[in-house]
Amino acid sequence: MNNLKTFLTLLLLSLTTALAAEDGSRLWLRSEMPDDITLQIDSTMPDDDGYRISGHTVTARTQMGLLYGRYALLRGEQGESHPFYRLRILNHWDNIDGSIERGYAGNSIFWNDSSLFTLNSSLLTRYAEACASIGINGTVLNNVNASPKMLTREYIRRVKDIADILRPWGIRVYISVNFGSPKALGDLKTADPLDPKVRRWWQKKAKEIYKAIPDFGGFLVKANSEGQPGPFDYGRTHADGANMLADALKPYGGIVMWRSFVYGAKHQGEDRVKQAVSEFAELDGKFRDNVILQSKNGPLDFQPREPYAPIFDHMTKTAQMAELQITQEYLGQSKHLVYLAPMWKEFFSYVSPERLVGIAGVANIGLDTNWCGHHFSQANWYAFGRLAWNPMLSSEQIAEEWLTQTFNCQFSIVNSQLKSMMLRSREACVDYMMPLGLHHIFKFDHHMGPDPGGFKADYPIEWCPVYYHRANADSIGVDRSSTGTGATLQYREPYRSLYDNVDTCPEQFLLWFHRVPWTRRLKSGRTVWKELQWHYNHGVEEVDSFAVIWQEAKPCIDAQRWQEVENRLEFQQKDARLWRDVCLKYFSQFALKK
Ligand code: GCW
Repeated sequence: MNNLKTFLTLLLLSLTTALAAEDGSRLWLRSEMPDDITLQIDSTMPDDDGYRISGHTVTARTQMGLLYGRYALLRGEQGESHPFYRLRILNHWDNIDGSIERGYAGNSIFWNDSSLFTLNSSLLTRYAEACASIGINGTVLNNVNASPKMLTREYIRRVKDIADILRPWGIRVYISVNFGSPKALGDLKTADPLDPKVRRWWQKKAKEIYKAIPDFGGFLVKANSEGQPGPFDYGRTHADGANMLADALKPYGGIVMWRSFVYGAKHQGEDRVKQAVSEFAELDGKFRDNVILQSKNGPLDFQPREPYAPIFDHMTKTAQMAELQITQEYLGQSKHLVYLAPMWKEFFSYVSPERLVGIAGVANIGLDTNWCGHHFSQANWYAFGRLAWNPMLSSEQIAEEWLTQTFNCQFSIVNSQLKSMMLRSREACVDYMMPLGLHHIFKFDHHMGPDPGGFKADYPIEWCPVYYHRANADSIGVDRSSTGTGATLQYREPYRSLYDNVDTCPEQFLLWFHRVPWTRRLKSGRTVWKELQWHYNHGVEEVDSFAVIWQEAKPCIDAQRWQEVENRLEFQQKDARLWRDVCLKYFSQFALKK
């Protein structure tokens, strides 16, 4: 009984927090809770946190199911719903000094470089409520480029304090760990995963963590990637490294999420988009059952468009998670309105949701009043949670839910216009940045803005834009076919054959998989050069149309949020033109040589 009493207090609490939020920081959370809602537990329901709603009655097997059902009721849901994935986890690339790698919404809500830093528990409670309202049940609290300090007593205590705030909302905490920690912290002279002293160090560390946080989720690991330490440093494999950590966590039910984002290691010089398969395929089946291989949706790096990552076809005896990027590192950061659900649905059209045991989303959340920098970037946090709960939901339904809960305007022509803007925004971004399969032609380091001619001799070639389009007087694009780098051979049928043949390769991937003359005729009848110009101009026109839609929406949006979005749309219109003009000018020096 007291369980239910706690729970009902919780509901009232969530009501007050939502009410307390001023407009600028209010997320999609609404407070009009029906006063005749009934909550009931039914232990005969399936053993998960699903719910059944009939009228204003929410039935569930667990307390969390009742909480999830309450928010579903507020969204207007009826009927039964169960979580598709048991792991629905945000990855915060937050550093312990309070900065956020690829964060564009202010500093971290978890960390701060002041030794006197105290947690803002009401802020973290609202974060937890927002996550719970869309079914997110886990969060990794720190950057995958992890500081070894994360495993010191002081930081384990901070993790415990955060875990205590998030726990009532069904959110389990995880941390990213630096594989070299035993050595970096000065406890040992090595971090070799086969060294008994190192194994004992991690077992002792796991015991210390679980003493403080009995329901701790586990570790996320970036190893032997972009300078991070890992098992290769000791001549060991990814499996040796992951399994050592998995053994340490196993007694407590913890998991290891091991990232396949590894390039420039053992397969230096190979086409970068092939290296995850080259690194991991031979290890399939060699990982412990509490190791999950976490891979980005595409084989390169969160581009506006990529083909799906073929590693999902190769690891048939290893549990896998997809890593989606909610923060818009390569999609205009928090300055461009880009709704990402269509990108993630595109991924699921190639990698069926059943292939995975969970999904992770690189968070876009910070201390900015509106949490995500751009009001419409909140829709991407929302969409991640909803797709993690049910990957069969459509981008349109999710956009409609978010708009209705976020803006008070009636679901009128304006809302359908706003929905249309959201649904077209990702394709528009592809068009004005990198159409026809172009990729990674960004400015160095910050990745904001175009630099198609980018080359730095002292940088790895895989960081240089010219490596990704190879434009010259004759042609443009990368030959990744079986007669080129062979990347197409990593795909399962029918995609292997489809992509390998330049005549059947979908034009949206043309310059990703093939090197073609500027004069090649495409389906539209236009040449490659003319087609590029068409897409770049179309992307600019689309953003201009978004600005018109937002003007028309003004009467039904509160002034503060309307103006903040208006300012960003004005920037996005200019930035889309910059992308178009810089890229077409650069490529014209080759295309017009004819
Ligand atoms: O795209 C790259 C980013 C890095 C990031 C890395 C990764 C956390 O530029 O900032 O590091 O991917 O995914 O590990």
